[in-house]
Amino acid sequence: MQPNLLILGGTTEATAFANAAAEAGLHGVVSFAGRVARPKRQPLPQRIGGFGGIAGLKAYLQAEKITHVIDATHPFAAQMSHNAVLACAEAAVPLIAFVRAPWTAQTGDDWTHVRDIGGAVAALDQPAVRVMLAVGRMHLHDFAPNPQHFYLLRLVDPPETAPPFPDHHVLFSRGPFTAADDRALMREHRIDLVVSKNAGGGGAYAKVEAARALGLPVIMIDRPALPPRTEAYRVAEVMDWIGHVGTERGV
Ligand code: 3Y8
Ligand code: NAP
Repeated sequence: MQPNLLILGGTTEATAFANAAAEAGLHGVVSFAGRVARPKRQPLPQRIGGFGGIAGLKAYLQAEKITHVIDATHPFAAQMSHNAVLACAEAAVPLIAFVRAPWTAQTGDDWTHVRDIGGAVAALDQPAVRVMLAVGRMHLHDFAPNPQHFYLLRLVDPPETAPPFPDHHVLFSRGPFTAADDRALMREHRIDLVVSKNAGGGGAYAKVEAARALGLPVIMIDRPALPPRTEAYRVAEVMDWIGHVGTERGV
């Protein structure tokens, strides 16, 4: 049976895999949550919006006769990844996560690891400094308890409500970013400290490289725990898996 893929997208890796799948003539769909106004164009058909929890995703898999699920979502999209593991098990549809390794501190890096967004907020409980807060729009309001700082905010779309900080500057810019641009940005805004999710991959790494070059400290937010699942780090691995799993199931 011809594979029919569901690619859970929203990352550079998802786009790369979708391009490879399209070139290989595979059928499938790329799925977005609908978090931003205009998600990047994909070389395969795309769908936008939640599935309706685990049950909704299971029903989607069955209705669309999905043969393989590739979870290429961001490492912080923990709810989606959790739902994918459970829905694929219930629907007996093979699942692989196309992941990227977390960043590790290099020589010259000055990182403070925190467990989650709350840990980053607690780490900002200090006298006023100038912070580059590049963790997106969804968690801005978590940082309200520390209005003493200046915040440089980088968002994809305008926030629904004004950021909860009297002193801030908003940039609208979607990555991938470059270290040179981020260095210039941090100098221009006289940034003292950077807050970053440990996203991994190349698209968000620019600010970490720029902080190292400028000798700035980084509050690095570690990833949420994810359930065990088959994982791949390269497009070719995912392609092999699709071939192998298909044969194994005699499809
Ligand atoms: C909607 C779909 C591609 C994918 C590109 C990657 C790289 C650029 C860097 C900074 C960090 C941040 C944010 C970021 C990056 C890539 C990748 C990545 C970080 C798009 C996209 C969607 C989203 C959702 C958005 C979140 C936000 C997070 C901005 C597309 C552009 C901060 C994560 O306004 C909102 O509600 C935005 C929400 C989830 C995190 C947050 O909490 O706000 N991504 N980002 C996906 C969907 O609807 O399903 O248009 O491409 C994708 C990309 N964002 O194909 O090139 O692969 O990581 N995305 C973080 O890492 O901290 C920016 O500014 O330095
Ligand atoms: P999340 O918290 O793990 O998911 C919350 C709910 O959003 C899910 O239960 C699901 O709704 C829906 N959803 C999430 N990803 C989806 C997808 N690809 N297709 C369809 N529905 C999806 O997810 P998130 O952190 O908000 O991330 C949302 C999207 O942004 C993902 O595509 C992710 O790859 C991308 N992204 C996120 C980050 C980040 O920092 N979180 C960074 C870059 C890109 P239902 O339960 O109704 O199915």
